[in-house]
Amino acid sequence: MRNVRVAAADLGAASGRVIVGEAGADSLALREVHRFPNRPVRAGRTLHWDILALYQGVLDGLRAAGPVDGIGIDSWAVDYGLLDADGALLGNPVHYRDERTAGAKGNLERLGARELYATTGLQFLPFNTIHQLAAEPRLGIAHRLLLIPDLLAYWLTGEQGAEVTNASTTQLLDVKTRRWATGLMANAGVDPALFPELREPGTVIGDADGTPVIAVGSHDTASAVVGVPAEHERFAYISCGTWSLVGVELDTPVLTEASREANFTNELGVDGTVRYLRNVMGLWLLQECVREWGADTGELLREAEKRPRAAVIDPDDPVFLPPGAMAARIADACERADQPVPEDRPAIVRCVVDSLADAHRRAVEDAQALSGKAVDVVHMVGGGARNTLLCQLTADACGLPVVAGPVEATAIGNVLVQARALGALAGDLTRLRALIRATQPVTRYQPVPRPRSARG
Ligand code: LRH
Repeated sequence: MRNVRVAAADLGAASGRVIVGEAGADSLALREVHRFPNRPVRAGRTLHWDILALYQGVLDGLRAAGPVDGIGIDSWAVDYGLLDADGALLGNPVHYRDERTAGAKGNLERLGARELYATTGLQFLPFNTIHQLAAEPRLGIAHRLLLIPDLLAYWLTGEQGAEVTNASTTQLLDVKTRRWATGLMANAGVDPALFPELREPGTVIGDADGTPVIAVGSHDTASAVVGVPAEHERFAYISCGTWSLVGVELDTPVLTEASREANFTNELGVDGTVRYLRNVMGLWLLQECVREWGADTGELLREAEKRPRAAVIDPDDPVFLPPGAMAARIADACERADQPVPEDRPAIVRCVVDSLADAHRRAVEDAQALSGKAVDVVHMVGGGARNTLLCQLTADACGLPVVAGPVEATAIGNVLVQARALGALAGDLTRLRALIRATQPVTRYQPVPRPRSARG
């Protein structure tokens, strides 16, 4: 088996990048060759993704990467572009934080929350594709719906399809069969013909000027979970960036009423796995404060570390979903929860980090209780793995060791699925993870018990 050199295009809510990965049976090295901002644009009343700027960023990155053996694309979930009969894009994709889904709860009730969960296994999030489509004015004139990574792959190759890990976040997929839920689509008033054929990670989509474009776990969280350097099965993961996706890896979905009530989701993973997790609001709360203040995140966190634990809030309160005025919303939430209102910026940051650590603990505990899978370690991957305060407080809250890193787990998952498809390495997820462990540094945090009175 020879080593391969592949390009991983990874689009996040705040930035995109192209990373070149060189991988073989016992080697893995990554290098970022291009990074570009992802700046959502509000035009009229609607918050859009600037999809052409993102595509240009991918093209620039691929040019900077030079010759590669494969290209894989992943991005955030749920959002899509609509195409007309000629395959032309009908308007800019709308951002999942746009307010058009304000009526999502009503749509959920109309469709039947229990039935929806029994079929799709997805937690209620107002921006799930199914709820966005209920507020989609262009549905009647659309011929095709492509999720963001599938749209970019279409532009690169001319081939349309729907990669299954990301398709599972639409809430229009049957989680047990891994096929489109066409009956549900009919109930939701969505034409099944809109949706292209599904494809599993590891299949070749087509070629971009002679280079194979390979389906990876195109939902960024699916690739991140591949990139978790777990040693054995008893692990929980936190893919920590704009969101914290907290859960366990399973073979089959958990579709119980208790699971639905706990708002746990069964997203599909690479190699037939299920990502059983909860969306915790994540570092979005901090990112929005930093954007508002024009401050330095590192300095704020160093100051926050010197502060005692004081106020904690529920970071998953939907009031935090839209952008803007985050510090004021956090202060309000403290007041409503009868918590001391933070008096300065470091106190607000401390409140965010303590609240996230507690939410991580709740999700790790619930994931175990609801799935019956016990864990003895928590892996923290993604940008949040750099946040030493959050890692330590998460270890303390969970009472479990936290293994932090790699920061680039998503790109690693993307690269490894491509490398395996190209025949440069073989084996299941355990084998891929052993390669990550052998090549990527991690940091370990041991839990320091908190007095009972201080537990959230
Ligand atoms: C993280 C993520 C998450 C989704 C959200 C829309 O980037 O893909 O898994 O729930 O974005």
